[in-house]
Amino acid sequence: MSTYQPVPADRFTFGLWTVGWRGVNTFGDPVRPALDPVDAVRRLADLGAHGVTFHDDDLIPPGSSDTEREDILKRFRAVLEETGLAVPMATTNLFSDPVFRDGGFTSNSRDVRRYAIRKVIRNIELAVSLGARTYVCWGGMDGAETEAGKNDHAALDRLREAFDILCGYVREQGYDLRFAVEPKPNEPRGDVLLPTVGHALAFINELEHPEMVGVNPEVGHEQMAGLNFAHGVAQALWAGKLFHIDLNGQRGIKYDQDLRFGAGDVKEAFFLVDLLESAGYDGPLHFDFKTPRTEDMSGVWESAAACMRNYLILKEKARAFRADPEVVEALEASRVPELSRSTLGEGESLSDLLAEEIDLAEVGGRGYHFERLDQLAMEHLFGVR
Ligand code: GLT
Ligand code: MN
Ligand code: MN
Repeated sequence: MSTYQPVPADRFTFGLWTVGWRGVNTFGDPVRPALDPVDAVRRLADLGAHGVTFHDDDLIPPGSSDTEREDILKRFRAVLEETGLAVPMATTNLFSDPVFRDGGFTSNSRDVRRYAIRKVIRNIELAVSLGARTYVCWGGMDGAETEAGKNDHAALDRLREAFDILCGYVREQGYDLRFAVEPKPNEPRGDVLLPTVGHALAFINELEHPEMVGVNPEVGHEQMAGLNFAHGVAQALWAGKLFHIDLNGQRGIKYDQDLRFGAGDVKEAFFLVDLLESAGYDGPLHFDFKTPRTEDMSGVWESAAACMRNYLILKEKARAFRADPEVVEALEASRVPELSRSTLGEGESLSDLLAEEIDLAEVGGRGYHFERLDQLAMEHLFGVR
């Protein structure tokens, strides 16, 4: 049995804002001290992570002078060098500052939209210099509380314009960088634009350079809307658009819980890992979690380590599930492999299909035995097989 000890080859990454979350929420003040990014990097490296990610403002506090910025970057580059931690992704904070109260790329205020693009470009420069290959865009403030205040058609035009400008910039500079849109249905806005993976995929197809933009789905964001996360990820993979992923936990339709990975819907987490592993997804496995306010810093590190450990446990369970001869037989009995056969056979025409008859009484009486299959999966998950 594995010790479930993560190593950099597992590709686990963490946002500075996750372990650095001080527990402030709508009702409560911060409960934990500020975490120096340099300490975060050292600690994540000790735990076996591969990389660290950040928003511009996580690393360089807003209002820093140019010399302060240089000093911070010098220390940060030094600790990356010392620990070997990578920076595979970076993103922009287009939500905390009051100017973004009506959004970034889709604020009704044109000067805010222009500032948002400048803020992104400034951080793209830093991201590229640190070796990032993915740039996440989460437009949590790009939404509305009232339909009266937002012209959605215009908002989508402006969102497209922003991505076209940013892709144009990256192409012009010759950077090896792709964008990943992170959908979320609501919070902090009452309703957020591009609420689900499906909305984001459809939006991307309307861009000037759709090949440069994919999605960064987050477990809890789909589940907050009652959607099946594994299905959303499967469609992103099918479209060749799973550029990045935010792993965490969520229990049901409620506020964004950002629990540690595995601590929400365990069964869906199992099928998610099974999907990612069997599809050969080879991008970063990024944890976007927030340790509950009840915990002190030791709880934060406990929770970060558990995210990785839970992934490795589920990976082993998924592998055992797929290798179990009874499961292979049950999959056959459920006709799962048959779905991969094309509906028209090779060399067949539609007229062959039209000429065919079906025995409705017989086929209609066919059972699919999914209950048995699902129970086998659960018994692997429970650890009794
Ligand atoms: C914010 C949000 C996350 C996003 C981050 C990227 S910021 O913490 O809740 O889901 O991934 O901007
Ligand atoms: Mn996220
Ligand atoms: Mn979240």
